[in-house]
Amino acid sequence: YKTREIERRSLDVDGLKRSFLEWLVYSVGKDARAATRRDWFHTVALSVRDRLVDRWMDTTRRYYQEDAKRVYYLSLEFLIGRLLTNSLSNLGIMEECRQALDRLGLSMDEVIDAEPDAALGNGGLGRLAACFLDSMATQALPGYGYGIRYEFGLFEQRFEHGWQVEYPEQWLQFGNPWEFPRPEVLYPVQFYGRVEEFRDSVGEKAYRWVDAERVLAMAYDTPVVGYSGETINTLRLWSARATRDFNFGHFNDGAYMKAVEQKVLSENLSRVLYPNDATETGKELRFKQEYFFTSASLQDILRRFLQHHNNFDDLPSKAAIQLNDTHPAIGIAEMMRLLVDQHAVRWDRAWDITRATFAYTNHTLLPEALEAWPVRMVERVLPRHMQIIYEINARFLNRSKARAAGDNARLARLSLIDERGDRRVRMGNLAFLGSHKVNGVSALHTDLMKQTVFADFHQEFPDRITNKTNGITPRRWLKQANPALSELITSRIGDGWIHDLGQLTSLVEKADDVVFREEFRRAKRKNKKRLAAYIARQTGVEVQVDSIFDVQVKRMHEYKRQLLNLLHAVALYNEMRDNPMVSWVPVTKIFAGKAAPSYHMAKLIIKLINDVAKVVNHDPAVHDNLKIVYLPNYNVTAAEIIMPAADLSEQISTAGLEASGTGNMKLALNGALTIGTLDGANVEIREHVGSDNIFIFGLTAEEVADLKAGGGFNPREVIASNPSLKRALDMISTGVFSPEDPNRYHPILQALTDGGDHFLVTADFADYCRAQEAAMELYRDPEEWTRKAILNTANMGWFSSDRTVNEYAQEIWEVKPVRAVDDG
Ligand code: 26W
Repeated sequence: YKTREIERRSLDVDGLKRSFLEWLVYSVGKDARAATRRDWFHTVALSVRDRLVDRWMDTTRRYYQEDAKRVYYLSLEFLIGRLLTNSLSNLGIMEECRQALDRLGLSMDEVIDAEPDAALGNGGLGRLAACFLDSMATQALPGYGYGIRYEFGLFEQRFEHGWQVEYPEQWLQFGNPWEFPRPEVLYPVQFYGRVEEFRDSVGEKAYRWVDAERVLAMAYDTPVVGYSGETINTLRLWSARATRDFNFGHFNDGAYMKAVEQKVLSENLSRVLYPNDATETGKELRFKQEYFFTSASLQDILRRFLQHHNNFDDLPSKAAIQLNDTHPAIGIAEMMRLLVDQHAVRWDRAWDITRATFAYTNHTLLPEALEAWPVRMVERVLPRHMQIIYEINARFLNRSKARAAGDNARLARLSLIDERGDRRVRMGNLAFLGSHKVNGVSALHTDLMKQTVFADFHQEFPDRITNKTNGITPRRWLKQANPALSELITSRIGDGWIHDLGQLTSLVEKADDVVFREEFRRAKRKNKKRLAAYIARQTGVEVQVDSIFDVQVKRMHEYKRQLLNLLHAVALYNEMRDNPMVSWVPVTKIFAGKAAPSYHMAKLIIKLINDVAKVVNHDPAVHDNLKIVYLPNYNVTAAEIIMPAADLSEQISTAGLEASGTGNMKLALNGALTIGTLDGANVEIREHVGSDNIFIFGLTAEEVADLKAGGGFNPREVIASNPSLKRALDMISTGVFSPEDPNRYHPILQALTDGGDHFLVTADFADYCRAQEAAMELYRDPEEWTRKAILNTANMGWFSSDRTVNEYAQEIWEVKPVRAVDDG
């Protein structure tokens, strides 16, 4: 027993090796000769997991003993990615593990590669939640993530004849070594039924929700390892379980199969992540998922609180609940229900407690992404919540300034119910009203929130909206993803930057150091070679390592304007063919990103990129000076290979539409120069890296707004006056890239012309090409390019999610670090 205990804790090479052999045999049940790479991955993950448990329990105990204020980050998405490298790196045992595997004749890289991605998110919002978990743990903040343990993560994207095809992502197929099932942590969650009114013990009106259907939420916990491993927090994900009624009880023949069917149906709640990024489809199952995980999380939070307290007055000083977008906003009504109906707290008191506890982050201004659930559905699925929402609304509207001023139009805009057409519950308004702080995710986005979606609310509550510019974790996005650059940085300024990214500013002076520049270039080249090999493996296309790696990786969406990038590629292709004697700077355009399965325009643009790529990549006339690749199945693991290898970072959304962006930060931190519009966090990136070290182009958000308000934009005129744009569009519309189906791209051309070019692709085309030329020109001067790249890395420290999370901790959550007591 003693030896076993040592084996589970030791961090040296021998101890690790012994644990691997033990786990392989006794838990995975394999002989070393028969073990597959996956077996080895499970073996190593389980051995590493052993080394987390003590510190995990210490952390939990510490929070409990101090009755510390906790942060609960409620998010329908956590885009975690792989955890093996992350755990090893944060525990500081990467090299020990590599050597232990080496002694067993195994390649660490192959073991790492056997881990599937935890892709429980769509894009930016989900990845932000994952970065925040890392930063909270690193800074010893008592932070819990709450979400859904989807059986199927974001779909796997493949290309068939250049078209996106979706396959299920079965990440749990072979088990998940990182999670701990907690079958005893189980909460009932109800749906449907009706509300009964009755008189309580003091004769007041009260309500009870009856005849409802029940589902159980079962917890699965994953440890979240902070840097250095001192603090290990918890990500608690809920899985739907049928109630026991389905398992026991008697059935006659017909009822038995019906009951089993019901069991399957109720467990569908945690089956699959909705793949929509920014379009609300109004599906009942999605709404039920939102309530399912929110209700379970709130029940868990109140249970934990009540271990130390016997009334709710101190809830706001012990718990901060952050709503990651409106997806968990039904939690406002659920908290009111739990306090008023279940715990007999008076309404006004309950409302004060709720508002002091909740805060809400908005991630998008796109109208089609703002959640608004039909009243008819809400009252059917959650009848008591609908009543509570009406009550909140009535009390608010009665007291609002708009009522006092008799301004009915304003009152209608402030209402929680959109009365136009079919009546809907505006979840953004509910989240705003039920929170003490509401934040945007970049300075520009927060300003626009005040001017647009929440203008009326901002007037009503001028202190509520605050900005928290997004950030990214330097552990995953620099230390782990880019060992070459990380080692170079550490060799010059030490390793303090890993937890204090602002220290990178010490590299500013190194931008003028030719030796450092040479080494910086060498690191980039190494990363580009790695990406080139990956591209060859994934697409069969051979790319030149010395070309500009021009990267646009993000969800496919019209507002992100991958089409603008592609039109530039076509224009460049034409110029190269027209001028074969010019010594062109070779360019590799790299695209990656998924389209929502029902977003036909986005899928058509993917097909267009693949069609253009096929023509360009095989045209000997361009002498390999231009290559276009679309990497399939973009996910966190692919991003870890792409980000460190980029030279040019495409951040080209229509100004005013990208809330922040976080890929922009990953790329700049890894020494890519940005070509971008003044949108989202690009504005702040320019302020930090300096306007000489970024390529800005295009209309500003204000100019976009004026242009739309003035109605004075005619895309046909713009196209007619720009020969290179006209030629590119003509080629697409005449089937040069789709001879087998010349009309294939008419919907795209339609959108750019008669459709009014909603995203201003044509309006920004000329200035974009100018900025691209400037970038190509600069690339001819490797010293100057590298100098600017270094200044990007050196000045990106502010974009660490450690900084972001600290701002939330101080200004919204009012939580403090709870550090381990020093044994010494
Ligand atoms: C209801 C459908 C739906 C699904 C997801 C609507 C909206 C979303 C998210 C808000 C989409 C998203 O991920 N937004 C991104 O959030 C990032 C983190 O704040 C920002 O950096 C991106 O700019 C923003 O698009």
